Amino acid sequence: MERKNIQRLLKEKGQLLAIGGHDGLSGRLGERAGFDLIWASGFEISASHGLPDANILDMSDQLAASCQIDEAISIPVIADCDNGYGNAVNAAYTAKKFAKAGIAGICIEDNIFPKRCSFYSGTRRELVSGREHALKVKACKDSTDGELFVIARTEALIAGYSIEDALDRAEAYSDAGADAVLIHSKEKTPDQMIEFSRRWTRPTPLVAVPTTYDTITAAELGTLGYRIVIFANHGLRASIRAMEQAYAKLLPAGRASVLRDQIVSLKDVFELVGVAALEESEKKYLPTAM
Ligand code: SPV
Ligand code: MG
Repeated sequence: MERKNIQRLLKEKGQLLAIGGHDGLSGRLGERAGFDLIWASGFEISASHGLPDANILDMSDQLAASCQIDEAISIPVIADCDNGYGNAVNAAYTAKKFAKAGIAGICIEDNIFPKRCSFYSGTRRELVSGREHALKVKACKDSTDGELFVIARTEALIAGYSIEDALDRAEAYSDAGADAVLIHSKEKTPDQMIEFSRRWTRPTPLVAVPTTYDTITAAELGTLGYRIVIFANHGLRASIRAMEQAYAKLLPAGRASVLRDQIVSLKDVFELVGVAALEESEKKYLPTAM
């Protein structure tokens, strides 16, 4: 089967919108809603295990979840591979594994190993040097014959570095062969993102994750040069709210009918998971009683 091609899609559509996913079902809902890509989010996949996003799950966990998503959908997956799970050698092996599994793209960030989610407070964030991360990016590209779409992500602004530092890093990652550069920010306004994009002169596409600066639209980010926009965790957060509200109603009522108006029907679930195809297969391949 032909690898799903992000580069081509980007050329065709100009800008791609990604939604975070953590399993086959969340991926399928993202595809059905009309997103172009599924972001196999480390944050979501960790949360779906009841765990924080801090390299507690390992590369194999991320690969399994990414493959589960990929198998459930026909649009491309970008797997969030954190820091590549170690140094450049680890990152190259990671890239190779994801490429061999048919995943369209990965993202690696310049956090040290083990990483902590960009939004956690606490100790000062340490990054690997720009040179080290650029070599990691190169190792990922080299180990996959350029087949895998590699997003290089800088946490420079998250760590409190200047825009100049972020630009220096992003330029080094672009020069090392990154297919796109993700610049992450945890500000409440998009000012940093706007300034960064105004000063970005490379042709390498930019990627934004508008989680904290959440009022800017994807179209506005597009005009700034952000050609991939990732809504990284909104499906998970919507489902947590929906489940909390349903359970808070169900338990005191003790009667499932109180939820009738706020849950999908069983038929909807059957449709979503392909029960019709199952029945077709049963008819075709299971022996009937004589
Ligand atoms: C993720 O979804 O795991 C990400 C994006 O890396 S964020 O959590 O916004 O850093
Ligand atoms: Mg992540």
